Amino acid sequence: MTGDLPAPHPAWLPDEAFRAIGSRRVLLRADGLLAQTVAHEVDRAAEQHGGSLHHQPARQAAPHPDGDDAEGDSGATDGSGAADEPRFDLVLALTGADDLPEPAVMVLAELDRRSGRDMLGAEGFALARRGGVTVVLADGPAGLLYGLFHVVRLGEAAFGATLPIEAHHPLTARRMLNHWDNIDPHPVMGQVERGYSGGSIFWRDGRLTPDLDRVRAYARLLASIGVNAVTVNNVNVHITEAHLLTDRLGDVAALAGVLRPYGIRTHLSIYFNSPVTLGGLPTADPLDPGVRAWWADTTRQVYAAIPDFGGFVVKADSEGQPGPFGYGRTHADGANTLAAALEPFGGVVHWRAFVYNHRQDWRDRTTDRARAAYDHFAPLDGQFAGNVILQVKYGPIDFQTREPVSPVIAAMPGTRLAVELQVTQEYTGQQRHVCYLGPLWHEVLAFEPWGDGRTVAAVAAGRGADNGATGFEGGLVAVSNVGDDPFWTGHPLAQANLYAFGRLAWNPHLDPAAVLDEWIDLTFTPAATADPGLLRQTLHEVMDDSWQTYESYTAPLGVGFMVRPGSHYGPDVDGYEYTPWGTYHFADRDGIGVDRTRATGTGFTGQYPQPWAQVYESAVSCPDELLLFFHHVPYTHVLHSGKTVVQHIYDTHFEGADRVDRLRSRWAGLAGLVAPDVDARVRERLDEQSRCAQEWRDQINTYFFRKSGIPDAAGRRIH
Ligand code: GCV
Repeated sequence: MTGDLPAPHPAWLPDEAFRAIGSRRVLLRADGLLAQTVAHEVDRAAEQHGGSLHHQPARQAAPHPDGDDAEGDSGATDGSGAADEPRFDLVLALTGADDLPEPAVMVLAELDRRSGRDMLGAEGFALARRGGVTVVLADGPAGLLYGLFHVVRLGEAAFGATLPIEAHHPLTARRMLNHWDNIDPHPVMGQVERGYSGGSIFWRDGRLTPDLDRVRAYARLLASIGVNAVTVNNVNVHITEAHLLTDRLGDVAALAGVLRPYGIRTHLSIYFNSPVTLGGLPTADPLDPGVRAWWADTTRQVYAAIPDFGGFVVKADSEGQPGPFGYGRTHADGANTLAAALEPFGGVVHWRAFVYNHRQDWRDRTTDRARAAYDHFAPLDGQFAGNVILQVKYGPIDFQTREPVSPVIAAMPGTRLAVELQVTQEYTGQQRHVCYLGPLWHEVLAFEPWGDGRTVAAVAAGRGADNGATGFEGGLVAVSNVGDDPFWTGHPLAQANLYAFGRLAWNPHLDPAAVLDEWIDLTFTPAATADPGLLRQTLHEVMDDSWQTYESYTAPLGVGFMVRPGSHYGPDVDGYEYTPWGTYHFADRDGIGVDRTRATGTGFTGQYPQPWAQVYESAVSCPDELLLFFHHVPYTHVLHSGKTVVQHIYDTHFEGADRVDRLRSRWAGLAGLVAPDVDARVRERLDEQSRCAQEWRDQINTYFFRKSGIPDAAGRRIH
């Protein structure tokens, strides 16, 4: 099927980004579906830039490209010095291939000497340049696919002087995107729940999209950043989408067929009560033998249609979705029933820990939403089957601009854990505001829950156990920000968030500023702009600190929310204060914040191990940026910065809104240096960001001035 919308923006894979590879002579020694994808990429690049591809099976003597040396010869040699030997600039080969050219043999030997080969795994690759030939070796074709895109990122640098041997492999085996896409647009949430980039790329007019080219282009983007799993429907599963599991399985199989050549496994969000709604059973009790048999049988049929199906994602007993509580069962009972159905086929259950009471009485100050996930799940540690992965949002509440890391991440050493991030900017400006989230995720992934060197990233990778043992491999998951928008992500600069998620999921140690540089180099190739230096500098100025800028003009000091209920966009300080959602700030005339201490509050600080249980318990040691998450303090409380809370609020809100205006002017200085469509879209979004930041500034400052009666020390205008 072909698409009927204009081709989308190439994002970080414009043809120009393939110039270095496309102008070289490439030997590929590998077979299978993913090898075909590599071949297709190289071919496409060669067509554009004048190079060539020699694709041979792994188990066959390498070819002599007779006559090829005459055209497109870059002067490279394989290092053997023999005139009749094959000559290539780039060799991409499986380590098991026979008759490899000499440079590849050298690299393989070097790799073996350093025992680097053991580290490659199914998705890793080794890269080196020997004898004027760049060599990428991998044990499996997925490694070659990722190696190819690594060479794309390096560009000409991959073909310069000798490259020391490097072994690359993902730190986290599961790198997944969840799409909150509905087939039928929801009357309130629309087609993509919390989506800010148009409609779904998978579903249109109640059916599978006819534009599978766009899905293919998306899969290609994801493969280039290492994402290897995708769910194609919302975790809030409505009746139409529930049928994807059974009579609409063909649609899922069609999508899986498009994603598969890019190394991406397809997963489905399922409806816990499916045995009743789809199967006609009287119950969905997970311990009922008929229910277990229904799941086993249904899952068998899924695998008959999609042999490499990844598994299920489940939101249960959460925000109206049914779950095991409805049958007096635990979440381990629920997850394990699904796990048993998937186990014979190697599938996994991503069971979400986002379970809390969304019908709370705001008058009740003992119930604390932040406590909920830990209270529900920590007691179940060790009870989940081996193919259950508990998917935990990075913070205890809900993807706020600033939250502490969820204590669940440190509480379940006997359970596989995946950490869930949100690329879609639900609470971070909805892709109308620039908010580069790389620094936020980097901070979360580098957080040490026990203060002893073990990080959140290590837990997700399965190396969180005391002894550093593996075996509880979980993963990193994020809610996608992509839709059928021509720029994919609404705000063109929000493409960087998708890029950064993949790169940090592959390697959480990467510096987010360096990741941004990669994205800039690929997206805005030097050939596409008259002043690459100014463009790069401006993009850094606009994006590097954009998360902190956003934080500075929105909810202060970690207190969260203060957004308009429902849409979650723009300010409404008391919008959630008297609702059942459990998201309160408790501001009165004297002070603000949530007392979550053990001494006088909800006791949430006690869910953390030391040192954090103590650090957060005391308002003296609690970091400023989280003060109001953990403590209720007077407006005159003095922060570590030396400012009072209320003065901090005034200062950050005035400065934040000013900063947005400065960024807007900086972007305007790029006139003519970026493509007109990108420029126009970014300008329009910056205008809105400026308007909205002023609204935040004025509402927040006015609110706290009126509550506290304390004037701004700098005498600025407050309404
Ligand atoms: C898919 C938040 C969002 C909901 C979302 C939910 C979740 O509450 O506002 O739209 O539902 O998180 O993560 O399940």
